[in-house]
Amino acid sequence: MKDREIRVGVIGVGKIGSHHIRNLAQRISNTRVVAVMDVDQANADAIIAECHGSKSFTSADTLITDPDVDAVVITAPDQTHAELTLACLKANKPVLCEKPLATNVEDAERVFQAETATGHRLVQVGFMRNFDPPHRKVKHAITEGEVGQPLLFRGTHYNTNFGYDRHIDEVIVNSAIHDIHSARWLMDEEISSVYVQSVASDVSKTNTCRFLVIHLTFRNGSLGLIEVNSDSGYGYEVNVEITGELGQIRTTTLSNPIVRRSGNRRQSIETSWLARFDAAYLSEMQSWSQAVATGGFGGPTAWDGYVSLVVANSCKRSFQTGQPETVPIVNRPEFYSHQ
Ligand code: ISE
Repeated sequence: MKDREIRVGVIGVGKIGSHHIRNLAQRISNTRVVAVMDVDQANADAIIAECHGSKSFTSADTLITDPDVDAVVITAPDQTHAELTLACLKANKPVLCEKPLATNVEDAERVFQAETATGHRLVQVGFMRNFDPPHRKVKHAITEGEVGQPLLFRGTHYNTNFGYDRHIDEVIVNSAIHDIHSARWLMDEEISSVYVQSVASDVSKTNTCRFLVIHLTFRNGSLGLIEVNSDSGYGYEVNVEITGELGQIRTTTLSNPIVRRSGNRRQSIETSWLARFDAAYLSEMQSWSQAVATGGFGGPTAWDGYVSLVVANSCKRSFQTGQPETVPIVNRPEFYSHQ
């Protein structure tokens, strides 16, 4: 049976927005990009030229309520995510919101409560590592008991240069949020305390962050360590490693071949997250469009988006106090119990 066609509207046409639009328009069979909105209309106009029959919008609300739009993808700047997702919920439309779900705990709470009030799942959060084949193999191995009870999560997240000194809050809420989510997902356990250490980009700018380390304790007593480098100096690389009672499992993610020549052995490393996570973004979008078509839902929830921000908030506090900080206990509502 042919899948129902899903007419998608995309809000925000930056790097990731364009990538999602191209996946939806060219690589996924049951989706059509019918509407695109960006504050810079020239951006929207440029990309709709690649999507047959798509309209350019200047207002996000008009796009969300347009009767020709079945579902929405939000890839606008982080600080707009919560309000836009709330608008989708009000219009009763399925939405894939890029991470983070919000930039603070209160807004994320409003989103998951609004979704709960609708009585059905409408929100998926763009924690695409759940769809990354190497991460999935690690998850599968853990679930199969291959390394026994997990004792330690280790996540390394090395970025290429952003071109500016990043504020600590941005490094935590925009980058480390992925690793916080991966830690919860792979360990299948909630984080109970965090301790942050960091190196500033410039000693005179104390709120900047070049390198971040987050020490984690989980509710069951296991441990974790997250490293986020804002500028690796060599490329983009993300890996996870789990040490369990019986052994250890680690992703191997470099996809380029190993070349031996002139007394050297080399392997090039991806330089952007779009290349490194290409398969993950595609699979995420396929899974989402399938879920929208069938009315089912999988993937990271608004609850995951909220809890990751609760942890991120404790990380921000730990940065300020220089001390380990307890993560408040939040209990998963029944609504999110079947993930
Ligand atoms: C960016 O927004 C992403 O989502 C990337 O996956 C992440 O690696 C990067 O640090 C973020 O800034």
